[in-house]
Amino acid sequence: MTELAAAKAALKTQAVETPSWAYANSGTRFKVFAQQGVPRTPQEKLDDAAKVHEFTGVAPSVALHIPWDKVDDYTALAEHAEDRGVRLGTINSNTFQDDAYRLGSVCHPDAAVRRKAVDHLLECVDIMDATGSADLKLWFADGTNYPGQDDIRARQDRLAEALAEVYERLGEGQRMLLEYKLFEPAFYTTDVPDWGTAYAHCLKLGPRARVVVDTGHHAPGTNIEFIVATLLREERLGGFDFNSRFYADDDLMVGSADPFQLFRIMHEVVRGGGFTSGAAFMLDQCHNIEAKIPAIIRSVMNVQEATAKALLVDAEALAAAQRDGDVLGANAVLMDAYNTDVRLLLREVREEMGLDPDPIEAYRRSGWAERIVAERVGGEQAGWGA
Ligand code: PSV
Ligand code: MN
Ligand code: MN
Repeated sequence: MTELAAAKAALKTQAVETPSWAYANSGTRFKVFAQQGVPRTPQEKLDDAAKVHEFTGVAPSVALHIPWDKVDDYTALAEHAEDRGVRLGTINSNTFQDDAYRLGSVCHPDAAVRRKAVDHLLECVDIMDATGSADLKLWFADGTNYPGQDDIRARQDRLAEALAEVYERLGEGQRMLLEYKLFEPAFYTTDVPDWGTAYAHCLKLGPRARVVVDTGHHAPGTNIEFIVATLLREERLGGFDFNSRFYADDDLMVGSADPFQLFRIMHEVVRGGGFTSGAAFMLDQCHNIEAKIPAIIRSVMNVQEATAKALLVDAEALAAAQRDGDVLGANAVLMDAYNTDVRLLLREVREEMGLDPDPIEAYRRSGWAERIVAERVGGEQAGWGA
């Protein structure tokens, strides 16, 4: 197989998971600009996600957030997804929107609050059993605002205890993905602030505990691809929450602010085993001012473009230049791949998959946007958090 054919074959097997909450209304703490036609139910979020998959061919699963996507019958919800050609993916827990969690959830000083939080996480595993989801994604808003507010070490002990109980409950083939975030909503300490803390907990828990890299959760200037390379080497990269940032946890469209960073990350993914490394490719985004479905289609395409470029890196030439200490030559090999226009290649890939080569235009022509505006009247439109 030629290198181009191999790249095409790999691109056809890529899977990018989209988040249910990205289809809902969202905003900043200043204003939520409600959009017409936004889903009113988890089922309607799945209907929209199915459109993203229909036109891109590489977004076959949808992440749920509990309780935002709470339903009485998860088996029926999984069937609804299947009927539309997608499936339910990662289950995201929520231990940050209840009054009880003012001082944290699994790290809270009060054992009763910790119990409530752990019970929610266990409920999420029950839901995974019903939906057939393989991954439980945990992000904790836990932390402190003031020095001395709570004991840093005791909070780590409480976290370890909670994680261990949930890890024990996992069924065969299920994994725990632990997400870190530098700061916010707590500003002095965050209980899982970085990959090192997440990794240390995962190591103690066992091989099915892995770290999630949310690209928006780092200090400016952090070399995220180094973290990716390290976690892949240690076989502890659970996956990505892709999004893009200018300042902090902006949750903008992946690849929009810094496509070169996304390429460098995907280069390390390819280098570290690619799509067979066990890393899940998920989006964690919100679309506050732009139309949501086309923004998600665009995001999936951005991931594809970065992946295509990473797959085109001439690995042999790069290794040779590195061996020879050819600094400029090695850099040039990488930049050659990055500077390749892969849009034609991706059009061909889509045509070979029986898709329209231009997913955004195909979506526009489909009339789905007009249809949901006309049909989704009445009821409460879902929002980030509902
Ligand atoms: C909050 O920062 C956050 O964006 C985390 O990244 C989670 O993955 C997401 O919310 C959903 O809980
Ligand atoms: Mn995230
Ligand atoms: Mn985030």
